[in-house]
Formats: sequence, C-alpha cells, structure tokens
Amino acid sequence: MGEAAAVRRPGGRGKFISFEGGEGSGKSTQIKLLADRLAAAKLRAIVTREPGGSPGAEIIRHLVLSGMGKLLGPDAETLLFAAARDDHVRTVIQPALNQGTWVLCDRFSDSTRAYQGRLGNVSPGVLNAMQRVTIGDLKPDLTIILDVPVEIGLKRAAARRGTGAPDRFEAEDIKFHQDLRDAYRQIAAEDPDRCVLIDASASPEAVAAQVWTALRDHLFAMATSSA
Ligand code: T5A
Repeated sequence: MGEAAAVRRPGGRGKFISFEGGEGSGKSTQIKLLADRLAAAKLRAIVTREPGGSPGAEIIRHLVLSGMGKLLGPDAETLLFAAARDDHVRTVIQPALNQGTWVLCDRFSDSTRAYQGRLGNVSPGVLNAMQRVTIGDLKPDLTIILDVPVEIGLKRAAARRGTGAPDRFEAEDIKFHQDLRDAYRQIAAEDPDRCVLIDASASPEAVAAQVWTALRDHLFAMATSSA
C-alpha cells in the first residue's frame, strides 16, 4: 500500500493542510503540485485560499487587498479577515473535511497571527477572541511554512505580477517583509508538532519533495501508526 493510500480510510475526516509564508514564497505553486500528487494517489482534495475561498469571502478579499481595510485601522482590518474566514470555514472548509475531503488552503489563521498580530500590533486578546468566533477548535493538521529570503520572494511576486500594481501588503517596505519572515520562523518554532519550515529558495520540484517528506513524517506516519 502506498504512503498516501494508508490514510485513505472510508468515513474518516479529511486532512487539513495550510500553506504559509511571505509574498512570493511559492505557496500557490506548491499547493498545485501537492494537489496533483494527491489526485494521482486517488485522494479527494480541494484547493482553496484566504482571504477568500467562498463567494462571500472573495468579496472581502477584494476589499482588503485594495487597501480599503487599511484605512479603517489594524483592529477593523483584522475583523474583515475574520469575517472572511468565518464564511470560508462554515461554507467550504468544514463541510469538505466532514465529507472526508482533504483541504489544501493557501494561508489560514497563521497569516492573521503574523500580519495583523506581529506586524500590525493587534493585541493577543483581539486575535484570540476572533479566533474563538471564527474557527473554534479547528486547526490545520499540518502547516507548511515556506521560508525564502525577502529579496527572492519579492522578486518572484513582482515577476508574476508583471505590469500590475503591488497589492496592499506587497507595497509595504522591506523591513515589513523581513519582520514577516521572522514572525513565520517564530510561529514554526513555537508549534513544531503542527508546523514544518521549508527552505523555499530551491527549485519548485525540490521544494515539492520537501513538502511531500513533511506529509509523510507528520500525516502518513501518524495515520499508519494509529491504524
Ligand atoms: N493576509 C492574508 C493577511 O494579512 N491576513 C490574513 O489573515 C490573510 C489570510 C493575500 C494577502 O493577504 C494577507 C497576506 C497577503 O499579503 P495573495 O494575493 O493571496 O494576498 O498573495 P500571497 O498569499 O502572498 O501569495 P503570492 O501570490 O504573492 O505568492 P505565492 O502564492 O506564495 O507564490 P506563487 O506560487 O504564486 O509564486 C510566485 C512566482 O514565483 C514563481 C511562480 O512561478 C510565480 O511566478 N515560483 C518560483 N520560482 C522559482 N523557484 C521556485 N521554487 C518558485 N516557486 C514559485
């Protein structure tokens, strides 16, 4: 039996995997590669993203990435991300997991911790209250944190954007992005059972191999040992 097939047990809850990291770290690229690999292993998985992922949350995504949320201040901007997450979890993530479908999510609650918490100085009290309301006890089974030097990430994001304008967060200064990288490294260090920090400066294929190793070590090993 293949590694992925070992966790394909009928009636079980799907696995929830989030991808995190700074701008241009390669999350979308890696999620696609992982989704293809899971599909080849005949595992049912959906790919989704935050902010967004459901019709209501996509409207809020448009608002925050346009910079409108910034005008309201860090607490109110956090409420917008929370409102989007609430809709996304209720209408997409939780139903999929309940049906045994795996969920691969491009950013989740660690983005709020890093961007609004560590960088926006939104207090832990506000963040915890929002988390209680939006996700309750739900947390990813595995979080892949893609770590790349800021200059490389921003260059990749700019190349992908082409002539378009940088969004609300891409437009922040270099110190913001360096602090962001530190914040993600700290999140990984604080929760090693859930988070795996991966050097994402290598080729997409080499990074994908590290992502697969993380799944094998954190998800497949767990499932086969408890089977
Ligand atoms: N946000 C989000 C918050 O502040 N709080 C929250 O709670 C949440 C949920 C979302 C923004 O919202 C903020 C954080 C974000 O700033 P977004 O448009 O979804 O914005 O942007 P990002 O999530 O930052 O994603 P990006 O699209 O910028 O980058 P990715 O997905 O990390 O990178 P990807 O895969 O698109 O790759 C970028 C380019 O690099 C190439 C790709 O081909 C692509 O052209 N590439 C590589 N090149 C060389 N080597 C590799 N290994 C490569 N991997 C990818």
